[in-house]
Amino acid sequence: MDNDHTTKNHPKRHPDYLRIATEEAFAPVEMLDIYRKILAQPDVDPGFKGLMGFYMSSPSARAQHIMRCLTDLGDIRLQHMDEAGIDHQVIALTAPGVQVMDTATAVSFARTANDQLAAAVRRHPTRFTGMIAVAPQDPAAAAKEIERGVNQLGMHSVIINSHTQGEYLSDPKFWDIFAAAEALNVPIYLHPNSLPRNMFQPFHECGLDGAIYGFGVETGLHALRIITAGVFDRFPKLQMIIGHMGEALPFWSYRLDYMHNATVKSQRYDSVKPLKKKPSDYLRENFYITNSGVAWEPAIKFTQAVVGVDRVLYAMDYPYQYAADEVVALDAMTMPDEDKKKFFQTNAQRVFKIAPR
Ligand code: 1DF
Ligand code: MN
Repeated sequence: MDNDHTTKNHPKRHPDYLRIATEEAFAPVEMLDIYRKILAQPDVDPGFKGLMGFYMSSPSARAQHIMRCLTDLGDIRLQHMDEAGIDHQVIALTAPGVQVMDTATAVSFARTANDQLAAAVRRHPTRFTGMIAVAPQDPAAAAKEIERGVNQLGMHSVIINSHTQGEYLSDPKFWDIFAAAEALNVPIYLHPNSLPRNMFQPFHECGLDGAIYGFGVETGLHALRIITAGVFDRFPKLQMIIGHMGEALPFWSYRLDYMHNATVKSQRYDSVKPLKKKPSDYLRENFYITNSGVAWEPAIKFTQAVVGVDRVLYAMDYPYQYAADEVVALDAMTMPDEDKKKFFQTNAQRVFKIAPR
């Protein structure tokens, strides 16, 4: 695993499509300094300690490799992209981004990170596209940063790493963020975070809290909370992006629709209110899904069948899952040429407003 990147498979640029990877991560060294201070505090969040505490201190080859790649927005990253046949990366501040910081630090560091990323995109405009990091801790400031990101930095998508210190965007106090994203016509990528305090223990005691399973459970829950809270009835044009094959929500669709309807009708919970549409309708109309972490043809085709070929996008999840072999496997999928080009290239160009070249 540690040496996935040393595979002898070095995919060449593909003649028929660009490969645009859409859930790729970076970390400014200044953010790691802030993380180090947080990690030194008493009663530090166990999920954060288990995730970034691990990567920032482990001598393992995987952790060392990931830290080196995360902090690079130049030659190392470009070389790895060339070696894996990736033409273009859509890059976001790595999880948990600023969401683990105190509010003032988070608001100010989101700006710093966005300025750094925008500068890297200016240096390599044909290779990099950036997402706007925001601090949900201050929804009004987050809305302003989305506006600055779009109008001054030329970025056209937002990254939010799931819950913010245990709070979910289904709470209307966060909805200024949705209003801004909808008004400026930019999608929000709802990326995983480590598990919040009150979910951590039963996952961690068996080693399943991370990307293997816990991330997907918690981020899927978050997306579902946003749907069932009526966010898309209030903001019908809002678009979100979820990775990891939709955090399994496409597979759950039938049961979600049936049981949501049954729950509304029985008036079992005050919190489960009628929606204008079925939960799966919002998945099809308000979400894009990337295959980050899931280089698996049956899951990709199933998701295309559920949400449509215009809504499923390629992602590698560099550097956490840097594997050139997966690019080879995805190239080889049995899929109509035009659908494969949508998957690798044109959906991403449209969703992230990447200029064709
Ligand atoms: C991991 C995976 C870490 C993903 C990530 O960010 C991340 C991991 C801190 O394997 O620990 O983005 N991922 O999206 O699968
Ligand atoms: Mn990721």
